[in-house]
Amino acid sequence: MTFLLHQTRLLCGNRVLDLSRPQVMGILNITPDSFSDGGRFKQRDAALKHAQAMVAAGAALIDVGGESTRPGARMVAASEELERVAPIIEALTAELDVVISVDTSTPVVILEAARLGAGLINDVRSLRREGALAAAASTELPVCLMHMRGEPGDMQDNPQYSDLLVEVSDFFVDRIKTCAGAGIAAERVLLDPGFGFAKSLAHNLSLFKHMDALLRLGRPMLVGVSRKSMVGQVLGREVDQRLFGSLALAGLAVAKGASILRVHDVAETVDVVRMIAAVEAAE
Ligand code: 8Y4
Repeated sequence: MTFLLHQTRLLCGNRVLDLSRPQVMGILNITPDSFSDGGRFKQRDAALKHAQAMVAAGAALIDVGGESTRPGARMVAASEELERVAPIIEALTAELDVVISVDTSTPVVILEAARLGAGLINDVRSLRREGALAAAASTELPVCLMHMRGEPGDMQDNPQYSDLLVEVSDFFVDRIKTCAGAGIAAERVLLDPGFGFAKSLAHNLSLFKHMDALLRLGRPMLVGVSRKSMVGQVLGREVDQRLFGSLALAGLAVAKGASILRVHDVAETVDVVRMIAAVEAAE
């Protein structure tokens, strides 16, 4: 279980992320109804409190997103996404000593987030939106490239692959090449298999089982499975009852070489990671 092929330190703006051991990325939820119940300040305070709790629990990154990528979710205008996310990023970078990741595909949000001190660009569309490559390149920040086919709205309409692992790997090779051509060196890239994105349950399980093969591309891997439907489908659990299934996958992802776990339940996941590290450190 020792297969470090990639670098151990990732420069994320003014912060360094230690990738010699697995790190936990906490998912920060921003509620979309910003004008209800007291408005923006209250919302920003709630987000900051949630983020502070995740950092206290051991998160090394906080992922902030202003667009829902759930199947069938409505498209959000760039201006609306920016209005939601910018004040939160500004507050988090001022108050917290961890990497703030921005979950966005929108060029203006990429640029503004970087200006406000974000340290990582997490794009489920892998910088395929018009202008996103150039925007990300100009920030000099690392980018997480996630595998997905189509758009969140239609990605789950009967996804089919002849060889999923080969297609995901080929997708990464192509995106790494395109990024390099746009001025984003491979050393700035993280890879993510994109669990739940344009994949059936069988696809998700098989890709999870074989994801260690993707490490041969030489880049750190980010994995997001927390509370996702693959856990719900296997265990027959609603979204609020998926913690133990999610923790099983977190431990298994670490065993398969994942560097960053994107999760809702930070404290519990940090225990999983620490326990594995203790065994790995033994004689
Ligand atoms: C319950 C819990 C039901 C979570 C659905 C979900 C990923 C990601 C998302 C991922 C990276 C989600 C922004 C979907 N998933 N970014 N983002 N990797 N890099 N759904 O797997 O969490 S949003």
